[in-house]
Amino acid sequence: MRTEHARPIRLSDYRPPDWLVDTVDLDIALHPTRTRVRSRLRLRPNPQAAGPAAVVLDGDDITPLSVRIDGVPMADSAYLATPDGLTIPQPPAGPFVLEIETEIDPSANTKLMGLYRSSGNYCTQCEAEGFRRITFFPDRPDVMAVYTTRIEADRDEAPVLLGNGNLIEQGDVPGTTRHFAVWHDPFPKPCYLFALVGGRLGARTATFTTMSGRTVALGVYVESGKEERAGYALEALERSMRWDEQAFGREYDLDVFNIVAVADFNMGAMENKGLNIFNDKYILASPETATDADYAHIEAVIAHEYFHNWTGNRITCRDWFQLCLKEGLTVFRDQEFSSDMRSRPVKRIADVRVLRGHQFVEDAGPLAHPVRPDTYREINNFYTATVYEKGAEVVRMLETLLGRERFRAGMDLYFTRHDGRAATVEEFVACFAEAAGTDLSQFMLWYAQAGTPELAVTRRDDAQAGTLSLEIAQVLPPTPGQPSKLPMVIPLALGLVGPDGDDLPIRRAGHGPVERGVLVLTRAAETFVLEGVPAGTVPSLNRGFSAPVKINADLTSDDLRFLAAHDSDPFNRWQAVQTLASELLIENVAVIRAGGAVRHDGGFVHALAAVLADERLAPAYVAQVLSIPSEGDIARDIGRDVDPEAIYLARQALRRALGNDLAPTLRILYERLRQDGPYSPDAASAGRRALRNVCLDLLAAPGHPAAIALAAAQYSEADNMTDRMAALATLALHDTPEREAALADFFERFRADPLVIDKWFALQAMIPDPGTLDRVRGLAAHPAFSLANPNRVRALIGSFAQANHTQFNRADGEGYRLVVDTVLALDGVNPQVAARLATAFRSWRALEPTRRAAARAGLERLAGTASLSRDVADIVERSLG
Ligand code: 0A1
Ligand code: ZN
Repeated sequence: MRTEHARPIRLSDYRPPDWLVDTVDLDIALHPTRTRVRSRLRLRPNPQAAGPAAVVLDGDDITPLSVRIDGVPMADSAYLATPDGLTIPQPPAGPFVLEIETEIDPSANTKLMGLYRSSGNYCTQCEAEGFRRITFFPDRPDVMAVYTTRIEADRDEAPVLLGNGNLIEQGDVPGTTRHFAVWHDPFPKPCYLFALVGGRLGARTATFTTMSGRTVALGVYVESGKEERAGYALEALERSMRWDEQAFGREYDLDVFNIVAVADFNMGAMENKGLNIFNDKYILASPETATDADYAHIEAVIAHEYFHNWTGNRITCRDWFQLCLKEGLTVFRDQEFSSDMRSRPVKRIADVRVLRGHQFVEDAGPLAHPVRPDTYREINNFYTATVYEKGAEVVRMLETLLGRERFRAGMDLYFTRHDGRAATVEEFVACFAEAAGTDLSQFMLWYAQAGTPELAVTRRDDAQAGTLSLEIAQVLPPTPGQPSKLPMVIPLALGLVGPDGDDLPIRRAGHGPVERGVLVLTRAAETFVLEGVPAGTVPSLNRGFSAPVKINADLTSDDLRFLAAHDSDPFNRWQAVQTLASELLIENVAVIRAGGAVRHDGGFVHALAAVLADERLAPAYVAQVLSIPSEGDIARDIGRDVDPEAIYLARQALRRALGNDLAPTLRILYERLRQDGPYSPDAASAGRRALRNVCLDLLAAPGHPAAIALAAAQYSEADNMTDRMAALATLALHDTPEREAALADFFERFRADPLVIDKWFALQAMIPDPGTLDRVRGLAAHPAFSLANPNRVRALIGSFAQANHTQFNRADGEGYRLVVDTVLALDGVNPQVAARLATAFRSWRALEPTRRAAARAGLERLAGTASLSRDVADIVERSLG
């Protein structure tokens, strides 16, 4: 492989395509190593383009066998084929038909982009630029065409043949062992939404009646024999389809909706029109093999891909810079769906944990980029937490600023105005500005400026006047390529918790009531004077996490404990406990580094005990309150000169203290929450298990043998994966014979099940012991491990790099060395997954000097490697830049 120093692609260079494609007819004859692809394109000059132009088609790792224009074979000299495309310098002046034949080898395709094989089945992945690995095409999302696909294969090898759209014909190829199917998709689409599947698959099926009474045939296809495990996914699909009708008025549009699960997949899933392709991980579930968290993820990902049918497919992106237009919006939609299916506050807390754990971290390091980047070298590296999760927050802020009804009116306008088109972020936001009759030009900065805004909030009480003034200053730190920033529009949902614990009305002096309790910040510094505020009132800031910002407020520990006990906003009640924990942990990290003894905070324990005792609170919510900030959270809050070992010790000390001080309550709850009846993945049952398992983990934190025995007993008696896995995770934190026995048992029980073995790999990679490095090295040589399967790599090496802070960041640099070695070994196999792994170094500058130097050396070893893929080179250069 050659090092590809591709030049950057810039948003400002966007030009409409010179040629449009009206229809694509594909004839694909599947063969393990010699798949023949015949493509027939109806091309016409784009009336919006500058004038006569060459036809330039993209290609990647393919060669043309024949090229014809209007049925006439072209001489080799009449076109130019290069490693990245095919150019026809002098095409006909008007519309014409271009036919190209190529041959590809799906078995050799280890990048898993284009057409490849997974467990012997054929499947495709075309987003972002995989279609060009199948045939030559203008591979850009603003070229939308109507596709008809004939798929042919050996009947034995691939009895099931699936494509986009509706099935219009099928049959045998006379005189052969082969058969075919023809699929037609009437909706114009970009080529990244093309898909086909061929293989031996079993299905769970159902029918869905849409809001206007049309019948849709649903199918979830999985490896034959695993159909039982596709039931939950199918139900989640039906719930998603109904919800999109009710919440957004969006009806499904084809006669068929198929989903296929494959074992080898670079990402989570893909929204191909009428034929979603999924990573097995987000389809297959049974009580014995999947945890409650797995079920929740399946429901969310099924919804996400389904919702793309409108936000992504019917309305797609003009170019890849607009990726958040489909991703941020669709994440927002799937979050709303899950909130409606489960508990809204618990879902919000979980989403904010993910946002802070990934996106805030990205924003604080060298890979920071705006929600809509303006330049990229490898688009695959921009499927990030910023585009997805922060992109969703930006949509949520629109709703918060405009209110539900005006937001919905904006969405409706977007759907009618842009249906069937490739749109931009400007066009999306314009729909809301128009529907709500408001100016959103300052709001656009959320798409353009990277970094997490920081709000400094100072309060001044005037007891005599009965006012509370909030002085709020916003700062957006510099990020790569953006040294200085402009103030943003920030919707700050506010509560005023009066001295008796009840909410007070929010009135601004001279302005009257604050609409929906949302202060709208627009300037670098401003003061809000609130009236009718008695002494002893505590402000509850950024309720529901109304804006993705960091808040530094002058709240005392007493104020935070007051909010932890009384805030009517469940998010901020949880937040108050987190802030208390975080302040204590940060203080103790400093104490530990200075060689002192950690401070025990009885007040904090008391605040938790009060939440535990509040029987009105849902168990799932209490479980979130009891889960103190992670090592990653603490590192992020500290921000510089980070010592992961000290963080670990401070956190352990707090966990032990909680386990000791709260033992009687935890023990009672553990018993009371015992499951009665058979396992069910519903949210309420899952919440009870979540709380029970947090209790177990805290009880075991001090390492008392009785608690370890309790975990060991739960491990062996469990009738479901949630409880078994939770017990195993608790045992994994204690270097005891029980741990090794349970790990060995787990492997033997589930050795035939790759998704479960991934849990086994991941759990061991996350053990915070010095012995883990050798353990991971050993597991990388285990027969069940393979660099060819992304799930395996993510489970073992990804978990080590992303979730084992002390061992990845070993002071001797050996953790970095292991990850760099893996990135290099993987790069020749699957550069996209290798690049993703390399992002584990994104926070290297925030480390203390010894580790910082070792991490830099690791990155430099990568940078100094000849023949790096463009994917990895891009991440490494930006990380060092
Ligand atoms: N659009 C998909 C994510 C996705 C992106 C790239 C891929 O290439 C391997 C695959 C999937 C989604 O948002 O679910
Ligand atoms: Zn998506």
